[in-house]
Amino acid sequence: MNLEEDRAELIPVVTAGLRTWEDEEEFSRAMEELESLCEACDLLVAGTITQALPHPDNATWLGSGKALELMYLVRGTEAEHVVCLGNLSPAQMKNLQKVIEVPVWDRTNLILEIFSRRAKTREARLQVESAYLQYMLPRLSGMWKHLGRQSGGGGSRANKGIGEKQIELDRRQISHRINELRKELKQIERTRDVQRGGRRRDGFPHVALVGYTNAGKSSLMNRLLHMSDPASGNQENKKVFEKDMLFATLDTSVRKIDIPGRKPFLLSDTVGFIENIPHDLIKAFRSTLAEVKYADVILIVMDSSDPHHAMHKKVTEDTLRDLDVSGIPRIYVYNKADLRDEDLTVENHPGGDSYYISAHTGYGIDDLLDAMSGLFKSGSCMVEVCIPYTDGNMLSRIHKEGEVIEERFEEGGTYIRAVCPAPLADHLMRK
Ligand SMILES: Nc1nc2c(ncn2[C@@H]2O[C@H](COP(=O)(O)OP(=O)(O)OP(=O)(O)O)[C@@H](O)[C@H]2O)c(=O)[nH]1
Ligand SMILES: [Mg+2]
Repeated sequence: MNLEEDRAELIPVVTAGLRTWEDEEEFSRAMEELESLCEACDLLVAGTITQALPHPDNATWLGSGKALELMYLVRGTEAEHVVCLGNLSPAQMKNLQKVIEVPVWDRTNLILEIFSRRAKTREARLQVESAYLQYMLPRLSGMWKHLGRQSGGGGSRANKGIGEKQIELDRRQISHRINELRKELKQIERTRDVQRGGRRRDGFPHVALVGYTNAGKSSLMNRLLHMSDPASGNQENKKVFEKDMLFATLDTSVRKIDIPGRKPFLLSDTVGFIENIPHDLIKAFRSTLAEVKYADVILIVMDSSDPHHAMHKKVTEDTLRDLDVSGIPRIYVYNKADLRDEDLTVENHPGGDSYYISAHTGYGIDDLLDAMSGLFKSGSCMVEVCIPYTDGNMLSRIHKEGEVIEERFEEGGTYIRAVCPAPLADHLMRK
């Protein structure tokens, strides 16, 4: 690989960080992560500026003196953008842009840009577009303010300035597009539900890989595919993309893992999580993450060699809480054990067992598979059924033997989603 050539394609940027909180270590971690996000977006960090203030400056976010310093750094490094750690208001963005004379991106903007470059499937593309438009909506006024109010106030539509009219027009168009996208995504979700139903009827347990971005989820999937019986298909073709880069995976992939001597199961690889992920982005990816909601077992994968893995675990658990998957058994997987020198002592988790593994060397994988099989055998199997109102006995049996996650009264009967013991799950699935 020619590093010089590779670098030539990268766009130089300057990162700017505003520390308004006490914890300096946490701030450096967030700045380092911002640099990795830049790399994932083919941006080369040519300079960095930081400022400590009790509150962000209302006008220029960094304060006028620091903003000037930033302008000189931008000129000196020939940076094409400035990427800020934090979320700037439209006015702060506009004012800062005026001083430094290059576009300003905030962290959300950067993540959206990475997502839009990485999205491959139609669903992922639509999700990113929807998140981007939702990000744009409140920021429209910043874009049109230069047109100003060209006629007097009064509040009636006819009296509004060109800028305001344009904002309203854009806002309506964008809202319309967001609605269209929502409908289209719902349709895709329905198709996916049908596919999922088909997979459930195959009777394979379903395992979902979740975790902070770059933890090694895709690598673990590839390791398990590699261990799968070659007779069940060319496993090399089924490999998923793995890379030392944030947000390498954006689309959910489901693969059948069929390791000789073990019960076959389905495995989903999902989009990684990150701290302070924009709320609209999580919402946009909710349907992709639905794979997790229907899993029988969740593997929470962490990069145990990363000094911040405890924080990564917390972010993952918080995101899972939002997804409402508390009833599904989980296993904590401390990956990249090969990079650790010290003793590998397993931490205790109230929510599930934990294992050290290495997706690269295969260390600990057999133990992890045993633990997973244990959960399959104990039959913690998620089922979704509609029980006719006439079958009250079955409903009370599900309540007695299983753990009900969701219950809704529908026209044809009681829709119920529950974690059930294997015999009951089999019985329900045969119905
Ligand atoms: N040393 C070592 N590196 C690993 C191991 N597992 C994964 N990696 C590396 O970690 C990086 C990230 O791996 P991925 O599998 O792409 O991580 P991911 O969790 O899928 O990341 P996203 O898709 O971005 O969420 C890659 O460079 C892998 O080669 C491991 O067990 N040991
Ligand atoms: Mg991945």
